[in-house]
Amino acid sequence: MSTATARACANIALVKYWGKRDAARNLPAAGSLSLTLGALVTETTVAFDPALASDELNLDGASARPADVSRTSAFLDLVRAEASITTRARVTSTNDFPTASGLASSASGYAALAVAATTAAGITMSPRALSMLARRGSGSAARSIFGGFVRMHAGQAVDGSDAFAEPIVSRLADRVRMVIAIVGGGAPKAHGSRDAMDHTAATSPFYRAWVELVPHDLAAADGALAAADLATLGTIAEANSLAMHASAIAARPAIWYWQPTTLALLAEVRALRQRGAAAWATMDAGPHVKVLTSIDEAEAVAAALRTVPGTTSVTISGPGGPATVTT
Ligand code: 2P0
Repeated sequence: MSTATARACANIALVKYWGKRDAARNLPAAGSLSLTLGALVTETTVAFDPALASDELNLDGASARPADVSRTSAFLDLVRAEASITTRARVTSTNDFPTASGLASSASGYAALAVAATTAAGITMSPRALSMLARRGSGSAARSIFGGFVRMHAGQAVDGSDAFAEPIVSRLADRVRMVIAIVGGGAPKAHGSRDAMDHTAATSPFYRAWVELVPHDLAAADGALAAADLATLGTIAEANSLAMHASAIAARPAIWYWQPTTLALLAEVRALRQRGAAAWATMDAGPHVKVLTSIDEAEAVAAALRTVPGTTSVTISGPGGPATVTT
């Protein structure tokens, strides 16, 4: 039996991924930009065992649903093909934060799985190749292979080139914090991201405009990172998140993830800014609000968010490191 354990941090996109150009290879329609978060960690152990007749998945201490087992098994098939093995595996994965509620558990989950499974299968891959492998499990997982600020490159539709992630060095990494306000107790989300982004692409009159916007936001965000300009980065991040949600809300029928507390938190972030604070909101496929801020202001921002009725909990996270093998 061959076993390995890996840890990976979740990431929150500042310029979002929402739509694919190729479902079979899980290629995104556009690039994205994220911050890996040290406070949201998945630990995954993969044990290839010749005694197993099929793959097994234990998620947060319980046997996983058949759909999650199949998706994990399809991912392990990619690793088995690479390693020229057929052995089935026992996968045990735990998140130290709510699973599948819009807190990027599929990002940290597939990044940790990619690192643990390749290590257990005895194959060595470069970080870039690992990001392309993790992407096949979940698009956002490619970004969780790396720490700090991470850029996902879409690849070229014309030549079919592959999409991969790479880290971006910025002095801002030493100065930023993400304040995570959990809404609704971290309950599982109503619409899985994968189906929701496909539905948006198929039916939203604003989807095309969204895809055309992303390269402009990425270029502006790259400039802000190079200049270590938090205000510009935050302004782009909040606007980009709202544009992603606008495209999803305009889908028919609509996809919307917000709850009344989500809007109350957005109003609080705007009020904080009007009082001169560095605070910009971003939302994903769930009701939670994540606020980009500075290391100096994170405690005050967190205190303000805790006063918003309906907020379940508030956590401050600094940038996290890359996905790593632990044993
Ligand atoms: C992101 N999200 O950039 C965006 C923002 C959710 C909202 O990437 O189909 O679970 O597995 O590639 O990675 C969530 O989508 O989708 C996501 P698949 P994934 O973080």
